[in-house]
Amino acid sequence: MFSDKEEFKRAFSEKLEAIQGKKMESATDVDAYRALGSLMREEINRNWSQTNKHYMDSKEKQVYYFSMEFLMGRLLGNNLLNMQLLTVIKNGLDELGFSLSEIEEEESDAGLGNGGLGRLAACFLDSLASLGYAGHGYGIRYKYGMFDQRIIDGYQVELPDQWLSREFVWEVRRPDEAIEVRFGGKVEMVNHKGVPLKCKHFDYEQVRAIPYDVPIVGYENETVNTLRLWSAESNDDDTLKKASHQSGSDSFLEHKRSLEEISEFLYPDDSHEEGRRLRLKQEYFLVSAGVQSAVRNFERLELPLALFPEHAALHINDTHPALVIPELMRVLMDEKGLGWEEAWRITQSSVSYTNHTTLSEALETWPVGLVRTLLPRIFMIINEINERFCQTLWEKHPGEFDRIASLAIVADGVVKMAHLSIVGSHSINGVAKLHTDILKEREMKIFYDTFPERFNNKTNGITHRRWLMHANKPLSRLISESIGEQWMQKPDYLQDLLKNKNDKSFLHQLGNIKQQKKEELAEFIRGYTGLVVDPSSIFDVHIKRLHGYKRQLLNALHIMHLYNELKENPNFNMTPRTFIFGAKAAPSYHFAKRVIKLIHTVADVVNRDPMVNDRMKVVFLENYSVSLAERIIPATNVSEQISTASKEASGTGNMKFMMNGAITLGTMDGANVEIHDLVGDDYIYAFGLSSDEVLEFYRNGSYSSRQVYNEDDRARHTIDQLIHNSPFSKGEMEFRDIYDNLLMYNDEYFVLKDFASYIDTQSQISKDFLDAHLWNKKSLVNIARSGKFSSDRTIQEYASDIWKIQPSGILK
Ligand code: GL9
Repeated sequence: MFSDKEEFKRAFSEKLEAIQGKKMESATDVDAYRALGSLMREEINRNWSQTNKHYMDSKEKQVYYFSMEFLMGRLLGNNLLNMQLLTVIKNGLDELGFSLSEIEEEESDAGLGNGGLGRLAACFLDSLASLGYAGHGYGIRYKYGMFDQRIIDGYQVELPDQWLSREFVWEVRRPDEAIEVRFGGKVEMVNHKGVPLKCKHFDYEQVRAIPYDVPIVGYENETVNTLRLWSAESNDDDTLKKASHQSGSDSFLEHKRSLEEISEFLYPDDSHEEGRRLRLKQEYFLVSAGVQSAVRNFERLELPLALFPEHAALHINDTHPALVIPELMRVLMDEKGLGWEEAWRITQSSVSYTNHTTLSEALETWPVGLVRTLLPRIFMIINEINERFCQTLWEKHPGEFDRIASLAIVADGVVKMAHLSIVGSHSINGVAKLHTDILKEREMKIFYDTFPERFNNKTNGITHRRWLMHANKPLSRLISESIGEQWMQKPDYLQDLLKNKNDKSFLHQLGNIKQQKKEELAEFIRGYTGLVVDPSSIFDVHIKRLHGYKRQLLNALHIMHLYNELKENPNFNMTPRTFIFGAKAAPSYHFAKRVIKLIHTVADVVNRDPMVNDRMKVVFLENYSVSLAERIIPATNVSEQISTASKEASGTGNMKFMMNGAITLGTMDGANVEIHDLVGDDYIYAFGLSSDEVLEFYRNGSYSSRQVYNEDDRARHTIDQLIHNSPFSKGEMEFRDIYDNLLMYNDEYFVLKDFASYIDTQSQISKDFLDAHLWNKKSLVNIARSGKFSSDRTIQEYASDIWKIQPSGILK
């Protein structure tokens, strides 16, 4: 594109004038962001149309990754990296008096996701394109993404995320590819001589799904895939016709609004389903637009429909898009005229499903009445799938009513989306070894017994391009100086770093880079919060959604405990620490919001007390996001991964930290187990109950938090401070719910049970950190062993085991 800096500078100033009407001297960072985005898009567009043409000509299989969430973050820096333009453009901008990092700040952080599940989808897109696979995302273009979190007086307040108020330079609106999606109405079977011939759907309401395509740029390979985000618009003619039948002067506008509301906002619940009508509308909107568009793409190949599964894979990211199954059946039967058997064969062989959680409150079910009225034809098809499925079960297990009832898709007045997903797909995977085992042995055991061949594990991964090469450039440079650049293409080569395990000078350099990143973060914290933190202290970081099972409370109680120790014994030997939190709570999750308040209360007490605040500080960074994570992770020493064992399906933050040389302080949960397997006992701080122990406690009900409270002085003393006269209690009531949760409701997440083991492990960390050589060695081993957690490895496994695709020929 630009062979040199001078060429770039020329093109940039022309572009600035052409689109912003400004000369260099008067251009702002926003102008520069727009001009740069526009220049890059021209280059991207060439490769994009080439890629699409190649996919058409070769007729190769396309993967469609259906997800209600894509937590993309910013794209500018990543696209520059992947397009190999970083150095030329950074230097060119410098000479023109701009700073690339400041221009990057002008881009809004696309937060169309809640957390791990949405960020995983974003990492997968990066890996698909970078490995040259034909894989695309289908999602919703929410007008408002994940809410903007403000903390007022220690309480979380949610504001709408106005991410589109700054221009999103990457998207392209494609009205030519619009799709009609139908809701409501009535269905009737048209019979011919008693044989059902066709299904007639009428009196429905029509919504227009308009795609906004975002290019997904592969790393140094000229592949550009597509993230297609659907936006709901009303078809004004149609809406007008409808409205004219109704009374009331503003019914046209009201109606229009009700249709466009579908893509208005992202539901901010993590691992919890609210069962709202609008949410079901969103799910079907994505699914119907996506399925119709995938079928249309296939038809452009002019091949018989029977070959659909050889040319398209539809993957569902959790059960949220599970209606892909009945929707594909509908299209194949009602629109393409196929019979049930053939449509079912095609559907099952095209669809695959990933389960992301075993938390029962997250399992989606929809009331039968809602599905029937909102999606009458889809409901009919789901019923038919259910009846046929129960029939085959009956033939296999005659008389086993209980078994059949527990496997049914429609039962107890609800449609069970996980059951639908399992029955209608050819592959079901968990996201870490432990999680998949729990699915097979417990949560989905009867399904596993019924379809063992469908179950498999795909341990999650993260893109090392964003999370190491982009987020931590000094570390990337050091790695390459030591082992060459091969690791960038094949992150398993990071293992070669192990040769430096006892190399004093290398470990020292590694330590220096961490120190540099900590200083940068300390500077950022000062600007963001006004707090001054000590960059030589241990940076102990807990960033993720606020949830009971993730146990931010355990961390907060430990800080309270340390504070008590310091107050009681001013000579208490403690390695200085900075505790850093970032977390959003679902707006309706009362307990989680109380924990946020508690963290702020603890922070207030600690940070204001001169007797302790030279040794500890507590920082809460509001509005945690992808771009914040990119600043925090490279600067972390201790990675808090302390979920109640068995609850965190995988975790992916744990992998990002490991790759950046932080040491995990974790329970044997999710992918922590695999981190442990890779690095060994000496390079991870493992503590707490095992998942078997937790599950056994749940089964036999023998856990008593009251007993721990009575026996463990440290725990009792700390917990009492929540409600009794103490620097932390804000009157009796502020933290009463937390207290009750721990004692009256028997501590569902085993916070008290793991308290002692957590404190002791933390105290070991304090000692070990003082030995810089030892600590840097731990850091090195973690980086060196982290290659497995590149999402490139994960995507290669999905590609070969589930989707049956190979890299496309467009790789350079
Ligand atoms: C999650 C799991 O809880 C995580 O353990 C897992 O790493 C990710 C990705 O597989 O999926 N499932 C889930 O519902 N969420 C996850 O993070 N929640 C959010 O995304 C908020």
